[in-house]
Amino acid sequence: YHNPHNKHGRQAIVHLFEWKWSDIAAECERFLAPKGYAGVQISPPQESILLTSPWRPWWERYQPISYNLCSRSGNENELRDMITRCNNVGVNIYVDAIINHMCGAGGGEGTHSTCGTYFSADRKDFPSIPYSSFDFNEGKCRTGSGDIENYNDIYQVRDCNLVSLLDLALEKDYVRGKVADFMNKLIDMGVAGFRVDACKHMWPGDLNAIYGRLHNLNTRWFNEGSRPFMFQEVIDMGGEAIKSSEYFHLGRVTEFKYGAKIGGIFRKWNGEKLSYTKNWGEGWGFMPDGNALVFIDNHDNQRGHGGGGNAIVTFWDARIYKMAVAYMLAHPYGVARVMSSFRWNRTDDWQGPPSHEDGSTKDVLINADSTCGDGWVCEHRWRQITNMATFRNVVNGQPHSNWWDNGNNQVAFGRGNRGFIVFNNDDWQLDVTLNTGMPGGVYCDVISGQKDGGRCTGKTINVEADGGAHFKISNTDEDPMVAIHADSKL
Ligand code: ARE
Ligand code: CA
Repeated sequence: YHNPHNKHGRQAIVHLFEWKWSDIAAECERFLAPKGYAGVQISPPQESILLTSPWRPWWERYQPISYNLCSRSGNENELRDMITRCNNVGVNIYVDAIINHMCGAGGGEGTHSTCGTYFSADRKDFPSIPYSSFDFNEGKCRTGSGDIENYNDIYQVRDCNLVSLLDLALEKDYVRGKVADFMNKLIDMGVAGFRVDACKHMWPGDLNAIYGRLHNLNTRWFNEGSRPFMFQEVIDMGGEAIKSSEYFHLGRVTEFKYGAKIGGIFRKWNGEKLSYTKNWGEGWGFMPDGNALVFIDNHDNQRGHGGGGNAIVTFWDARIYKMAVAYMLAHPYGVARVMSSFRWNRTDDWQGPPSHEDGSTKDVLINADSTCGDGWVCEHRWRQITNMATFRNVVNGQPHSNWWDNGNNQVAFGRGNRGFIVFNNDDWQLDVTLNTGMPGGVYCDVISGQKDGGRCTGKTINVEADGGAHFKISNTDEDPMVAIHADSKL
């Protein structure tokens, strides 16, 4: 469950938040495969509630109504077509699976769902699965409100409603069976694994039982006997009763400390310095490397939901964001996920994806310069980020090496003899000769440009026969960092 089943040495996952299946299929073929992204985390594909107040918030998709594969991103045929086309170019699909709960207790009753399936939140009746009131945890929850009131009581956290979302009784064989059927249908269609939502709120034993029922991956695209890749959402910043370590044996776990810490470092808050990251990773109290799924921001904490607080950097802070993402992609720790967002009005954290009047999601517009338009941010297409995803592929398997720092916010490190990166987050120039560990030659900096045929569209770096190279990075550069790798050699 810990192996993402990457193809062709590709390494980074991208979360194409709220993209339509048809756009993801096209993106796999025209961009992700050629640029070397390993996989895509997709938005929840099951039918969800349809909310109109506020108008079609992004979070409606986290309130299932049925397990019909019919969502704001498209129908089952479109989903199947996307999975097939992405697999055919070696890009894996990971599904965001909402299995802890159904819709909110106040969701009403009727057919206000993305495909018009009837439900009643009042009677806890979801006939198309079917789930009835016996399949929910109400009887077990001991809080007055029926909601989670105290995160230090593990029974509340697992058996009460998370923000009023009707909590499923996952200890029931029947419920486990329905959840496993839903996931198995997706596995048989060809997905490579799941981001499992709200795992803190599910007992590890229940998850273990459900995962045990899952099929092996489809042998049309994966090796015989491959288990689905599971990465579990558990927000553990320390200081709560439930620890992410309870989930390590089940798969990978989201490491929320990573983005919170790195945000503070690049913002230089509370005396944090980049030079302190020499032992980045487990040395910082993060979970074991083999368990970690890392990211700079996610769809929650980029808009103030979920964990991480104000330190989180996002595309709104583009300059330090690019540095933070580059740092993550250059560093060997964890399986890395890149966020790809849509713009929203920052006072309205609920706002859904770019949409037409009728609420249907807009196509992702691709501009002539390969950036996106119509409200889609496409961080994964920003040159600096795309090229660092390639860097991660090129240096894969190489150790963290040749560390240098100035005791402040200028640091550099390499990955064996395959890559080297230098950051200047100080308020003065960086001007230093460093041992890169790379073979001598002229390299193209993949931050300011890239290799284009035989020439470099950005800065060039001369590495001497002994591996030494001179770096000059102004603190006022558009991107105060330089990165070179084996494939950027001219
Ligand atoms: C919405 C409304 C609610 C309403 C509810 C039901 O905002 O007011 O009661 O609907 O009508 C997302 C949104 C929610 C939204 C929900 C359902 O973020 O706002 O509720 O969809 O539409 C905890 C969980 C963690 C969870 C975060 C958000 O532990 O699992 O809260 N993250 C996932 C997803 C979310 C999603 C859900 C779960 C639900 O990534 O996108 O919610 O499927 C500390 C604790 C954390 C806690 C955090 C925030 O840091 O350590 O455990 O995270 O606070 O409370
Ligand atoms: Ca629960």
